[in-house]
Amino acid sequence: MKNFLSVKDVVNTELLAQQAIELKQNRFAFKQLGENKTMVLLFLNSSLRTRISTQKAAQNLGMNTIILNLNQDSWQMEYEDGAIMNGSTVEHIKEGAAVISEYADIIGIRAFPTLIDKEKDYSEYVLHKFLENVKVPVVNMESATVHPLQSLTDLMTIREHTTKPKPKVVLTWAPHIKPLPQCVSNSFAEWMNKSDIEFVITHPEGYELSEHFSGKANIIYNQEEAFENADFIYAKNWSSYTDYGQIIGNHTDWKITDKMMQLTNNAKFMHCLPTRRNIEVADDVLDSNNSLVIKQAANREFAAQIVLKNILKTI
Ligand code: SN0
Repeated sequence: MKNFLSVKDVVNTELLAQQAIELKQNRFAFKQLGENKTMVLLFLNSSLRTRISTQKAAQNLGMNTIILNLNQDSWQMEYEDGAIMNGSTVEHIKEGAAVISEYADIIGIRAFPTLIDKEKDYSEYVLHKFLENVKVPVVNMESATVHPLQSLTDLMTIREHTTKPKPKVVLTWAPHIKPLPQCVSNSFAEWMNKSDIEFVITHPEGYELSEHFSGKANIIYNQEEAFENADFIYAKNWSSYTDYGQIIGNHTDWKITDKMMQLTNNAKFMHCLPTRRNIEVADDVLDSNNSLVIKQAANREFAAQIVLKNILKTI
């Protein structure tokens, strides 16, 4: 593995998830692999799980880690070629990224979408600007359109908790108070489509994901119908892709409640976190024994570690 940018960098999703599960038994077995190597984690946006779990994963492999909150703690970065930098940006990505890559053996980047400029976001503008200017492997820690470390974790968690070889997994839109990226849902969809899963997506009309990501998924607009016989319910809010970055209509009744969970096959509940309690998901669902959200978050460490392990083997 050279870079880990999306599911396209993965040959076999199920195999990678299995290898991540195996790592849990012996997370310190490969301490030599990352000795004297440094991972630099760049955050253009907030993070709790990604920040800690990726750092921990690198340290489990013997690596040193350095975190930089770009824009906040360092100079404002300019991305445009040919920019006349007489405004608020101080350092161009050409120097910024090149310099960081002198200090790093692997770089992790988090760069959320603008949710304003659809074309720019879906071209992965910022991520590609980094890729053009670094010389070392890059790990995507949530970009404008995808969050592959989360999706690998999700597949791992499903495999650990399923009682069937091919479970029914339902990705359901849930309400929120502000427009959120489509990343987690896009990514989850493309990973589920590439794995041995009966995959259903349910959302109000107007929240269709890009077909590039939803692919062959079965889209059901009636949430109750979609929940029938589900083995896993994966809740996530996302803003509209078609009416880009907008919240359309009032769909507070899409909140995941225990009453909704009763329609399923005693489904396990999943969410990438953070979640707005009692807006997206009711307390009784998050606090129930069927909720996997904490186990799911714990698995982030091993998803990151298997990715870093595979990259380290190539450098
Ligand atoms: C991010 C998202 O992509 O939806 C990160 C999820 C892993 N979530 C948020 O930005 C939540 C912000 C909020 O105000 O609830």
